[in-house]
Amino acid sequence: MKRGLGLWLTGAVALALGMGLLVSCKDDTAKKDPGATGGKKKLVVGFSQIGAESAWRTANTDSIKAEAEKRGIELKFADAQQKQQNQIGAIRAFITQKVDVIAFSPVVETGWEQVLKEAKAAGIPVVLSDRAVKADDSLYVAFLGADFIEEGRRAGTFLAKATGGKAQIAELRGTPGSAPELDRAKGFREAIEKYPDMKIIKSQTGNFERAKGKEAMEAFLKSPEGAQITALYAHNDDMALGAIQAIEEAGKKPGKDITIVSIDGVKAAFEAMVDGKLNCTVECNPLIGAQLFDIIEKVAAKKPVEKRIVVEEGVFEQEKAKDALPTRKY
Ligand code: GYE
Repeated sequence: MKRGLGLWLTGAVALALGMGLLVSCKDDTAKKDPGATGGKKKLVVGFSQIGAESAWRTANTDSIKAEAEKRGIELKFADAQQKQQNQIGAIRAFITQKVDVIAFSPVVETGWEQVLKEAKAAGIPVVLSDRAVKADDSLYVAFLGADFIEEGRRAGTFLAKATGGKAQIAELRGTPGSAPELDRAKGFREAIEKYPDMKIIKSQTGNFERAKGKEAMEAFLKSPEGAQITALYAHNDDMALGAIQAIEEAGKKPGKDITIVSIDGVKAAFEAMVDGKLNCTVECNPLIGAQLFDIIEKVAAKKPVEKRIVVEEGVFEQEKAKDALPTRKY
């Protein structure tokens, strides 16, 4: 009888302790993380976006925001208005807020070491989205983005084919010092190198913006070499679309008098191809939200990820534009 009571008491104490533990567990969760759902901590991610300079960028932002929402991730989104200082400020704010993971699209390649070291010292992993940096690669866990050199090569290969290897080329470059500007310039030059009659006779930045692309093209056309231009290579569609306007205003036929190739593959570029004004767009896919958060969730769970993840892309020539247009998602 005595022994039975003892056992019962021990059981009751264990049960009470267990319940107490359970209750206190629950309390802890509620106190530490008001956003917790079903005992699972909500992931908090800080994302610093470059700005809204192009249709590509807007589609990229939409994709990231939609994916975070779909996964129930708390996204702290900051728009840097194309200024590196603003991005550094945003990253510092994310560190202060102790987010779980930081992701960002670096506007330029250099000048990130210091702030990345600060994130590392705070124990917050950083994922690069879309653009690369020139920094010690232990300062970030992964880089998800396109192969910009290959995109430049594809544009050059197309232009060589379309012009029979003979062209006086004007180039509209992206944001100075950005990975896509440097790499797209490089890949393009690699591809046309073997054609002695393909020459870049004009090159200027249009900062990836339509209005600036138009301005730069106007200046090209008014310059002493303006009349010689037979081809245009724009580092993105928006600048090509601006340039198309400038070419028309100068009384020339874009897509005919001047063969045009650009990069991104946004809807407006397909429309311009259907109208015969643009000859080719090399795809650069901005819809990387799902891939980005796959990486982020793994990183947060301390699972291994690949350091470099390349986005898959294609090339679209004018003849294919009409059929492809209805299926374009950005
Ligand atoms: O091509 C351009 C945008 O970084 C790949 O940035 C991106 C580039 C894209 O503004 O349109």
